[in-house]
Amino acid sequence: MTLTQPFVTEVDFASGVFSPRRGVYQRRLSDMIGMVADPEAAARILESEGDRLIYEVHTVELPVEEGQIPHCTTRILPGTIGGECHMTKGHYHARREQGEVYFGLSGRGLLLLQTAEGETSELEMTAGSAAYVPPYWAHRTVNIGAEDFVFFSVWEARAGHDYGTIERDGFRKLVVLRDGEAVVVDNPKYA
Ligand code: PAN
Ligand code: ZN
Repeated sequence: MTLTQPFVTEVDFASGVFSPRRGVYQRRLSDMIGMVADPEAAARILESEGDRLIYEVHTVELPVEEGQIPHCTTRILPGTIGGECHMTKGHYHARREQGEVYFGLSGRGLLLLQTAEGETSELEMTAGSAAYVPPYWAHRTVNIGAEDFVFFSVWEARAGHDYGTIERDGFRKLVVLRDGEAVVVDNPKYA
């Protein structure tokens, strides 16, 4: 065990940016090809407009050990890919028994959840929403507004991230824009 020093981070609610800046990573269209419902639409956008930013994560860097509590912000830009609203990759925790808390900072989002047994849930989030991701639920967030959707997440360091299961099987539900409204539909390709 290392003794971590206490610290505070200032969070900009509109952008999710951390001051001081700690870890940052970005997910672009090219990173999402394996996750979107229509990879051909993604390839066409890549060709015509380049590798657009889909989301960005500002995070603290902590040792992966029992008791550490990582936290981060996620900013998902508005937009669609083949009609599907911009979203995160989504994952199960590698240790399925670990839950998580999300807190909405700005914009409008949907938190999609599902279990391996086939249950699904969709929770709307806006600024001030505290959403609970219980153990055993895969989770993905979707921007359903015209502005950035920004939220704060807190989890246990050893939870880990399993992206492969979602990349292989997809999510049971998709969020698509129809007449300017985000609607949740069944994923016809769900494995
Ligand atoms: C979140 C997510 C973050 C990015 O902090 O990691 O929103 O989404 P993906 O990890 O699915 O790309 C979280 O759920 N951490 O466990
Ligand atoms: Zn998570």
